[in-house]
Amino acid sequence: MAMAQDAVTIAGATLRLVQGDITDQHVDAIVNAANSTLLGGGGVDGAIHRRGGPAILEECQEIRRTRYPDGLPTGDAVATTAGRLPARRVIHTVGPRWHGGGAGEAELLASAYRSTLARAREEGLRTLAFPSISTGAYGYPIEAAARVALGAVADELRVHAGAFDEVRFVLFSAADLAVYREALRQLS
Ligand code: AR6
Repeated sequence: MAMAQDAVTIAGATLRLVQGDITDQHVDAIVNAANSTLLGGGGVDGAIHRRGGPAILEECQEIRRTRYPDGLPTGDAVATTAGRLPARRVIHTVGPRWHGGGAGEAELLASAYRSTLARAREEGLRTLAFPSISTGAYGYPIEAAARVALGAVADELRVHAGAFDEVRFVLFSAADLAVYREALRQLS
């Protein structure tokens, strides 16, 4: 159960932390931590395609053919159907691989969050669920990633006041939730 310290209000929008599986979230859009190919993978990406069904992959293949023949750049985002998921849309974004921190990782990670929120605004999607982008297979240290993630989302909620009702971070483990909780405490 989400406790009081797991949510803050920023410019009228709720920024919330929950522990769970992102594919269970009933929101306007769930966010996929994808890779540039948009053709699937493990982690969150695998779970979203498994549960959402083939319609998501078909649309990703079409996006590759028509708009991103060389792949979706790191830090960018595109929206597709959510297939059979209990969400209206999936927004696929590509976070950076961790190379030690000196390769622009923080800016690329912030860009992945900002680009995702930009796609959501374009479609009037007001409730979103993010996973912890880049902190699994891509190896970004979660303490640093949590500060970047919450900082970028909080800034966007302020700049685009009125655009969102709730942005939720869905952390897979209790340990990950605890890290994000500490980052949220430092933010507020
Ligand atoms: N719900 C919520 N969080 C999850 C779920 C889930 N169902 N499954 C895993 N996580 P990752 P990345 C957490 O590896 O680091 C893929 O192969 C997980 O514990 O999914 O951005 C893509 O195709 C971790 O905390 O994403 C790319 O190739 C977080 O989600 C690559 O991995 C992110 O882990 C992207 O790597």
